Amino acid sequence: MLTSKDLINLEYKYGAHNYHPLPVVLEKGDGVFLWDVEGKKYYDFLSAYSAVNQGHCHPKIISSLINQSKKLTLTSRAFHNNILGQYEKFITEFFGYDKVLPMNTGVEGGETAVKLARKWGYEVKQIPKDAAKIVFVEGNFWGRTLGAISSSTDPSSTNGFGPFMPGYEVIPYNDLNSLRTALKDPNVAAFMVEPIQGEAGVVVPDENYLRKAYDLCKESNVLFIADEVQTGIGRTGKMICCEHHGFKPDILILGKALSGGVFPVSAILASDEVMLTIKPGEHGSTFGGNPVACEVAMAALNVIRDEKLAENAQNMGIIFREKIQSYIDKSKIVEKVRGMGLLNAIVIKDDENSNIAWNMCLKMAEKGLLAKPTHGNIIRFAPPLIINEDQLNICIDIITSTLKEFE
Ligand code: IF1
Repeated sequence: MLTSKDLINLEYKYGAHNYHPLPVVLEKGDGVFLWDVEGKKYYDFLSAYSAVNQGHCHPKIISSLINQSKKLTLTSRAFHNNILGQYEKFITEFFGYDKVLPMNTGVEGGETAVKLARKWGYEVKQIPKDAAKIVFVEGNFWGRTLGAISSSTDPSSTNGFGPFMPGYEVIPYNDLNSLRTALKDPNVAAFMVEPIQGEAGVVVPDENYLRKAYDLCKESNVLFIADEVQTGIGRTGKMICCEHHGFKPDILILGKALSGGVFPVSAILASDEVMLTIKPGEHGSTFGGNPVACEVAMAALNVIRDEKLAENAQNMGIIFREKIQSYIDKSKIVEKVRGMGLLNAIVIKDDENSNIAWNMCLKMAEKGLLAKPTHGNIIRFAPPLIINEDQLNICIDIITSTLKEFE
């Protein structure tokens, strides 16, 4: 029987070294729990970066995967299939849009949104050819393609990968004046933003930022693109995070938990005016809209709705932040807790290069809770949205007892 150590060594010897995982080798997942190859049980407080909002291996999602996989997995879009149209009707009605363009990964969602915005810019807004601009914000993260990293301000995403995509402008996050200035340019087609910046460390903007940004975009005939790959599907306490702010983005990008973490599924939702600027043969992908993805996504969305997981995220999130805050009030090393719903993080008072957060995560893993730092001194806490209050309190005890050891 291969041990964790054996398996880590295999990855090191035969796999690219493009990650630095915690030294935990997982073999089984069920709901909020994960087990490693030695049989140790953990609470999952990362949820595969918010891809398993419904909990690991949710039976309804797994059975949709199995049942469809036995019938038909892939036709390509060279032909129709009997599931795609039903899915498109389901998801456009679920989120209130005219049309959906089905893709696979979150970054393909972002790339598709950028292409749609440019196309709309030329065909509807009449921006001169090849002059369309997309505005992004500092600290954004929407994936690893050249199109995505071209908007990144994080050297670990950009170093050594230039040259970059033209037609991008990057402004400060949570800064309406810089957006006002950027939108003065008549060639701006869209503004793309995460309602909460996940990878940057669960950075929550001012209460009025997103709604005001949306209004500024509407005043300037600019599309508002919400990257809800991480914040969507119930994670922040609403079905999509923009719902907290009372508006519907012009282009909505979903991924990750759209499949409950069992299959790569992403979706780009928009109006006919935007979506129909892309004509047959101008965009797509081999697996986009495959029948397995469609069945899994419908099951995954039904689970969120039927089990009221957004509401649970809202309620559990309030408990989590209140209890962590009461710890912080007495702490010398924890600066703050921030987040919405069950997308939260703590910021450790710490200089960037010490690895106190990493060591805290190693200690929490020993105590049966898995979390991972981002940007050195920030620890994200994002359990599956099915977590109940008893489980949450057990996990809060693990977190605070670990923090105490580092005070
Ligand atoms: C990795 C980070 C999180 C995303 C948002 C689009 C995408 C992501 C808001 C692209 C993906 C993933 C990528 C994954 C780890 C994870 C991550 F740490 F890398 F940044 F969540 F914060 N928009 N985020 O968060 O979706 O193409 O990956 O399906 O690269 O290790 P994708």
